[in-house]
Amino acid sequence: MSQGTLYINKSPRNFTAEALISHFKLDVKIADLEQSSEFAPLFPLKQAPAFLGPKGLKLTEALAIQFYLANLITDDKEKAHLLGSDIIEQSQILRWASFANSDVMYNIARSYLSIKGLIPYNKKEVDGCYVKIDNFAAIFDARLRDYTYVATENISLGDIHAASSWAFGLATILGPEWRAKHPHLMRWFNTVAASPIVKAPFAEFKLAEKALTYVPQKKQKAEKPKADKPKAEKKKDEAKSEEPRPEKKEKHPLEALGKPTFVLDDWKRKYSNEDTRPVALPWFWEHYNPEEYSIWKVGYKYNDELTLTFMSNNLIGGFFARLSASTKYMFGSLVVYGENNNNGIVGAVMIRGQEFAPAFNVAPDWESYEYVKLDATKEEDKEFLNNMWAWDKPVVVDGESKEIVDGKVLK
Ligand SMILES: N[C@@H](CCC(=O)N[C@@H](CS)C(=O)NCC(=O)O)C(=O)O
Repeated sequence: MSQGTLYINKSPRNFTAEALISHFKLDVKIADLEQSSEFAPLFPLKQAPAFLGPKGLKLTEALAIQFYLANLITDDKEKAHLLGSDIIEQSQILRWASFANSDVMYNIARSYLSIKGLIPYNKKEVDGCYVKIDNFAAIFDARLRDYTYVATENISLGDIHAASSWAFGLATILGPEWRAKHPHLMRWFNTVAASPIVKAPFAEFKLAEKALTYVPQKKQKAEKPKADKPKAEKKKDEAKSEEPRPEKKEKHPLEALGKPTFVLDDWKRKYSNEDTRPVALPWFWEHYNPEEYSIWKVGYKYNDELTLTFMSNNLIGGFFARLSASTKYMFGSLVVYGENNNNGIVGAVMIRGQEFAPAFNVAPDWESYEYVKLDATKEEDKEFLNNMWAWDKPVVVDGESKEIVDGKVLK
């Protein structure tokens, strides 16, 4: 017998319920409330999510619905992880899920609606919301500096619903600068989003490339209203008013270092077209100028949280994509070594200038990696870089030799 129907709209707030249904194969139908004729008469507040269960059971409130759905899971161990196995765990899970669903969500939603002009914009109020959002993020950061998850030692509904609540803000009003200030929260967010339970609803989720900002509406001239514009044109106007104000494109700080004599594009071509060990690397060391470019060992800080090697490689891919504003000042490669559920990420990157931050800090997750400068006068540092760019020898980690199983080149 069907276990019920979940009515939702498209919003990350519903990721938790969607994840529970899809990952644990619950026999619950998911209905788009806007397409459903029975939704409005059943739920007069017309708010999402809503759930209709067996024997006329009607539930509203995201948390109540999630707790009900998690109880339908047949695997007792998974159920205990998600819901907690004693009253302390259960209370902590409810505490974090509720904190995210109320305080975090309310302030994110208020700011978003104001900035989009969907409710009247009041700068003081929106600034107040941002202060609260920062204070709440600090609570998450403080916990997540020392723990992998918010409520217990395992991923729980507290994590999943909190990550889904932050997701709404991270896709809209919380841009790269904000994210760079909350590395622990972001490390946790990325871990939860990549976990097998929520991977499916998060698949199309994208972090905001730039924080949404308020664009004041132009004052209307008090003139005779013109005849109504055709609908298509009106739509165009509406779309225009949502576009962010054109901003002066800021120069990348590394541009100030001037034009180097080492032509990075020549090297990138050499690396792509020639055999690495016998041809490209000797060319590199012949032309490399340590005054113009520095070289760095880059290692992921949370290797013990990595699971499948292909997911680790995707993590590198995402990191490189987020570095795109700096790629013309960089070259390098990060590799995945080890095996599923026991792997790590390390690599070597060359950067214009002597500092790593100006190149890396364009990526919101740059603080999830550690950076150690390499010295080209030291044979062992040169050999490390050669190995990281050639991928033809195992990596030595804590004295142990580990096979390279995957990797990506930043070019
Ligand atoms: N306290 C409720 C809030 C539900 C809620 O506000 N849902 C929003 C969508 S995120 C909604 O349906 N808004 C439409 C409306 O209020 O008309 C919960 O946590 O589930």
